[in-house]
Amino acid sequence: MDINAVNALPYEDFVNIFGNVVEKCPIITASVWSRRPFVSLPALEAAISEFIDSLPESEGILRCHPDLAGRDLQRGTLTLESREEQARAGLDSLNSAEASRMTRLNEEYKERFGFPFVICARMNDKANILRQLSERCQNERAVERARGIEEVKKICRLRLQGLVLTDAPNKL
Ligand code: 2AL
Repeated sequence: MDINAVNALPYEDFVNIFGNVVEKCPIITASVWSRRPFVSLPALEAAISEFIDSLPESEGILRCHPDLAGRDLQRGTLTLESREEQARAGLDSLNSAEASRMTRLNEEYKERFGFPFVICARMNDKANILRQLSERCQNERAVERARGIEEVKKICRLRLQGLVLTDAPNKL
C-alpha cells in the first residue's frame, strides 16, 4: 500500500490496519486519521509522534507494552507484531540463565520506575537488550520515561514501514 492508498482509507479500515503501530493504543491511530491527507509516510509518523508528545501523561503508553520475554510470550498472548519483534531478537529462545536474568531485571525496572522497560527489539539482539535493561535500571525516572517514549517511536516507525511502501510517488 502506498501513501495515496493510505489517505483513501475509510476510518474503520485505517484503524484496523494501523491500530497497533503503537502497541495496544488504537486511540492514537483513531486520532491521527483526521489529519489526513499525509504527504508521505514520514508525515504520518510525525502526526503520531506529535500526538504522543501532546499527551499530558505518556507513561500510559509505556504500560501498554508487554514485558520482553515475559508472561505474554510464554502464554502465547502477545500481539502479532510484538511476537515477531521478540522472536527476531531471539527472546523466544533464551536459555534458563538468560530467562531468569530478564525476569529479575524486568521486575527491578518496574519496581523502580512504575512502568515497564521498553526497547525497540528489532534494532537489538538479546545480549544487547539484557545489557541495556541492566544499565537503564540505573537512570533517573524522567530520563527513562523519555527514553521509553523514544523507543516506542522507533517501534512505531518500523511497524509503519512494514505496512506502507516508502518509495511510492504521491499525488498531493
Ligand atoms: C516491545 C515489543 O513488544 N516490541 C518491541 O520492540 N518492544 N516491548 C518492550 N517492552 O520493549
